[in-house]
Amino acid sequence: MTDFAAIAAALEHQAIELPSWAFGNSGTRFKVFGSAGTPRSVEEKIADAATVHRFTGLAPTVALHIPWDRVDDYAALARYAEDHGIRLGTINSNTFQDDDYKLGSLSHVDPKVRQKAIDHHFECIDIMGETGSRDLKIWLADGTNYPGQGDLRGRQDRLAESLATIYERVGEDQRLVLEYKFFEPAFYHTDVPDWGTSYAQVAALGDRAVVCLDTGHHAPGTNIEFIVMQLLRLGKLGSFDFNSRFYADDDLIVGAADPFQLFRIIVEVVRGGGYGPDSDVAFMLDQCHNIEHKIPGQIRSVLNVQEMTARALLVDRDALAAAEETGDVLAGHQVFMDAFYTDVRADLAAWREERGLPADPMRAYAESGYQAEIETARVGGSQMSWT
Ligand code: PSV
Ligand code: MN
Ligand code: MN
Repeated sequence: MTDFAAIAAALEHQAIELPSWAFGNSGTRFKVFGSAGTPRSVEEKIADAATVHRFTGLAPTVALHIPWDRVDDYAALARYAEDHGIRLGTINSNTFQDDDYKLGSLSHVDPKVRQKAIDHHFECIDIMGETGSRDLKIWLADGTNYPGQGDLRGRQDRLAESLATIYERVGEDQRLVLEYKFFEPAFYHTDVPDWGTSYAQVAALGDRAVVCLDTGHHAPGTNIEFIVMQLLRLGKLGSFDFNSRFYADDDLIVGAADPFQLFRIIVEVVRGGGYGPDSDVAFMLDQCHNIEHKIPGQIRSVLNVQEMTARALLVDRDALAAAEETGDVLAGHQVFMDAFYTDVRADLAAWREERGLPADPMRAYAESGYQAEIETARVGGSQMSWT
C-alpha cells in the first residue's frame, strides 16, 4: 500500500464552501474591472458555484451575502441550488455599505443604529431558517481611524450587548460565527481585530458561538497555525475563510502566496481534530479577485486546499511524535518536510478519475465550453459586483 492509498479515504470528507461574491465582479479601491460572463443574478452565481463543484467534487455548498443575494423566495433559491447539485450554506451579514454605519454598526454609540444592525442580523437568521443554513457569519467593519475618535472600551461593551441580542435568536442547530480582522476599513483600531477578541466575545455568548479565521486577516509574520491550534484546543474554531495574501487582505488564490503556510495550517487542523466527518470546522474560501476568470480561479483554490490536505494527512504522526519525544529536532523537521514535499498530484488525478471526476479539473473546465457559453449568454442586465 502506498502512503497515498492510506489517506485516500480521508479525502472523501473534504467540503469547501464557495463565496457567492467570488463570482461577481470585484476589484480594488482603484477599480472594479468588469468581465464577460459575470452573473447578473443570484441564480447565475449559484450556477457558477455548482460548476466548480461539478468539476472538482469539492464544493457542495455556496455562501450567500445579504443584501447582495437578497431574493423574495429563499426556499425556491435553495431548491434551485439543489437542482444544480449544491446547497446554500453560510449566510453572511453586511453592515459595511450603509451610510448609517459610517461610525460603526453593532458597536455604534447610537442605539437606533445598533438596533438597525441587529435587525439586519435577525433578517439573516430568518433567511437561514428558509435556506436550511447552519451558520450566520459576522464580519464587522466597525472601528476608528483616529485615537480619540471613540471609546475603545465602550465600543467593546456595546458590541457584546448587540451580539448577545443576536445570539438569543440563533437556533439550536445554528451557530454565530464571528470573524476578526486586524485593520481595514478602519485604520487605527478595529473592534474585532484578533482571535483573542473574537474568542472573548463568542465565549461570553455560549456554545453555539465560534470564531472564523480568515487567513488574510493577520499582520505579516503572524503564526496562523498557532492560532488554529489554540482555537481548536479551546473548542472555538468554527470556520476558515481561506485565501492568500502577500501584503494585507489580498483575497488571492489559496496557497498562491505561501503554500507552506497553508500546509502548516492544515497540519494543525488535522492534528487538532478539525478535519473529518466528526468535525464542525467549516472550510470556506474567501477568495475573489479581479484579473483572473472567476470560475477557474475558484477551481484552482479548492484544488490547492485538497492538495495541501492530502500532504498534511501524509505526515507520519508516529515518527513525528517519536522525534518530538526524544528531542530529535532534525528528525522531526524531516518528517514534517517529507510530507510537505510529497508530490500528490498524480495520485489525486487518479483519485478523481476513480470517482467519475475529471483528472485535471482546470483543463476539463477550459475545454468544457462553459466560459464561452456564459460570455455569450450573459449580456444585458446589470452584472453583479462586490461593491
Ligand atoms: C472583508 O475583509 C471581507 O473580506 C471579510 O473577510 C468577509 O469575510 C468578507 O469581506 C465578506 O463579508
Ligand atoms: Mn473573510
Ligand atoms: Mn477579508
